[in-house]
Amino acid sequence: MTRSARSVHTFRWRTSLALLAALVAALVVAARATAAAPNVLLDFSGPVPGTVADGAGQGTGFTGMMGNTALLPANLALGGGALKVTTTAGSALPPNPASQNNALAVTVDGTSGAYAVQASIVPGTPWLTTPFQDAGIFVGPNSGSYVKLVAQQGPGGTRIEMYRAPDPVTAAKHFADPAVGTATRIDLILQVNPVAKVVVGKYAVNGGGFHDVGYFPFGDIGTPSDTAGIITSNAQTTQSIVANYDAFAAVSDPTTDVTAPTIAATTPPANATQVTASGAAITATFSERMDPTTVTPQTFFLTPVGGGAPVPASVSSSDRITWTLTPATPLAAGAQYTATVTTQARDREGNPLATPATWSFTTATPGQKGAPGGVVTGPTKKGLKLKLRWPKRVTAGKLAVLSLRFAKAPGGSIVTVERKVTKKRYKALLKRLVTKKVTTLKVALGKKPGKVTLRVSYKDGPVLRVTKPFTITVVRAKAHR
Ligand SMILES: [Ca+2]
Ligand SMILES: [Ca+2]
Repeated sequence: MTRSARSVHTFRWRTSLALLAALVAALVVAARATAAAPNVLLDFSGPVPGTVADGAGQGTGFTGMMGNTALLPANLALGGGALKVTTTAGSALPPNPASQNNALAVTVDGTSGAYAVQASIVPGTPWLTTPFQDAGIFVGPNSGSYVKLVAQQGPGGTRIEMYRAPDPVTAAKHFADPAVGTATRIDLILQVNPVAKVVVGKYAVNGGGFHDVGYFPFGDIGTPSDTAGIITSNAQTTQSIVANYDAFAAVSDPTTDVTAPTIAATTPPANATQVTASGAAITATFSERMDPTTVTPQTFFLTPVGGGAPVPASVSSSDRITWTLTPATPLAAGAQYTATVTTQARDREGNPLATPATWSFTTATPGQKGAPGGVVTGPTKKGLKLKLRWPKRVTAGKLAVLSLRFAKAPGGSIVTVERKVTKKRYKALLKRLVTKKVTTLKVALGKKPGKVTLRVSYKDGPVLRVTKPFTITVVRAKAHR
């Protein structure tokens, strides 16, 4: 997670806490409503009449239980500004492994946009001593369909677990963290995105920065009566767990990313011709960083126009914005291909591409005059050494180079390459380019390592040709320090 995103969440949570006192009066009204807008804020500073009562008859602020669970008032205690939940031996044991006692819930209107379910836990005693005790938050209608984010004792130590009960299949993500076992405070957030039907998990320990846990697609959200709350579970153990919830919130969250990614640019561009068949790299540049598990040869692929299996290829990215499909073998010459990115490709917060993207191009035919090929990268002691191999049929005397452009490649760190190519130097380069079929250039580049792209446009007789960008990797060399 980026530093800026961390600070946003920290700031928002602190802001939420600051608002709690002022909103206590409002929450009484909100908690009583059956389909409240997502603005529930509980700080447990006092009883909330008319809500689920603790062992002393004090309203906790929660308005119900998760679906098919049982209420055990004796295990709830409001006091000291917190709600203490004790889950005793045997809960969630077979023959009813999905049952969760003391999963307290509120109902919120999930039709009005994204909202965040949050809790701040001050662990009690005993705390996370035995697998699989856990405490945290959830969203979802019942124990057959929910997503929870919990501090948990796993088989190998304490961890954060994000768990989805079926909808459509049971799945779990684990984030091992020893600090969870000794924390004095754990903050948990589930960002509920009813647009893409996705739930995103984040957590922080002892007021530190938030960590991304990941996301799950989840269908049972976005209804007029979504269910969210706290869950304190004690599966497969006879040891009790005690969790003190200092605050709970289910509030509208305009910071949740509900914007679907789009594809901003491709190479080759749609309907390109004369694409180099050998060593062709097909790229898709998205509007934002993508989840790397969702941009794969299954979701980004190349197929021959007219039918046929996808071309065997690998898919990779260094910045998670621009993704490159590299065919395992050269493409057929003079053939038309279609590149496709499916709606299984998702951004980092789980929003899928809104519609599938496709674009087609045609490779160069044999014997045609194509783009120059081959770039040998440097650097040498004196700079970068490029070797351009021109097409065989190009006659040096008829070749007119129109431009030679160095630019920063996406994700590259090299700077001001263009400034290094002076007008005088530029003219000299062009002269050399037009007089040799194989041209070696020495270009002084910046001192920083990184990537640059090189694109050459030139006239081959009357035909204007522009090469596709070559990516050149510049490594740090002694002479450059
Ligand atoms: Ca409190
Ligand atoms: Ca997005």
